[in-house]
Amino acid sequence: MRPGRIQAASVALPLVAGMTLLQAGCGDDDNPNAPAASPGRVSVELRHVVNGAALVFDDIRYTNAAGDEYSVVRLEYLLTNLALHAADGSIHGIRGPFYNDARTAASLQHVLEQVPSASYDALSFTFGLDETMNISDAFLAQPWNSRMAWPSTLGGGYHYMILDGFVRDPAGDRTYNTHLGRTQQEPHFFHVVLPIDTIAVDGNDSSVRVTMEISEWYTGPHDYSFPQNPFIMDMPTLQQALMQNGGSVFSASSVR
Ligand SMILES: [Cu+2]
Repeated sequence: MRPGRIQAASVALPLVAGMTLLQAGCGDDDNPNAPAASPGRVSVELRHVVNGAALVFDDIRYTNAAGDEYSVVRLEYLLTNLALHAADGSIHGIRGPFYNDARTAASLQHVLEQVPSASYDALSFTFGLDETMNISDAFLAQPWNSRMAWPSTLGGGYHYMILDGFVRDPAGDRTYNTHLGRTQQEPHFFHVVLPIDTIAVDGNDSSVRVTMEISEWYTGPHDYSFPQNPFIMDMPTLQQALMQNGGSVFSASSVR
């Protein structure tokens, strides 16, 4: 499992949905008895770890790179532009958004239907929403629309992530709110490309597990100390630090 590469937020994701040539009814194949390749299903499952161990909520049991002891009480986030990359260069992409709530297992599995037959060796996604999608109430019909809303006074659109918990403090445990999004005009989404062991899609079901290493939000390259003021939604410097740290948060593997 290698950490994801980070790419500039301005790089547009080429989405070439379903561009596989399936030779439907073309006849005159060299081998007319060869079965036609057929699409399959790929399930993308999210899981969350801290220092390699499955996330346990509501307990100040973790220590970040800056030495802060912390807990996690809430973790919700949006992924978009989920794409499978085939060795032949073709890409199967779905824009989403894909909402994830780490407390709700059912929200963490995204089944991609009708994935064109190919051998896929990488998965990519945008963490958060790109600017074409990050518009207030663009997803009004989604149950998370208001939960994830980013205040219009701060630039509108949606939170990319809400990661909340408590920090140990001799004066009394205090809250932190690692909320990532757009500060006014400045977006902080990023694109992640994750290599996977090749999955061969041909009428079958496959799964890919994507792991979020929560401790990586707080280091590499920036050791992040939870600020005294938990409210960071209007702080571009902290938003940029989290965006850059995000490049090493994710890894992926094929499930066999
Ligand atoms: Cu917020």
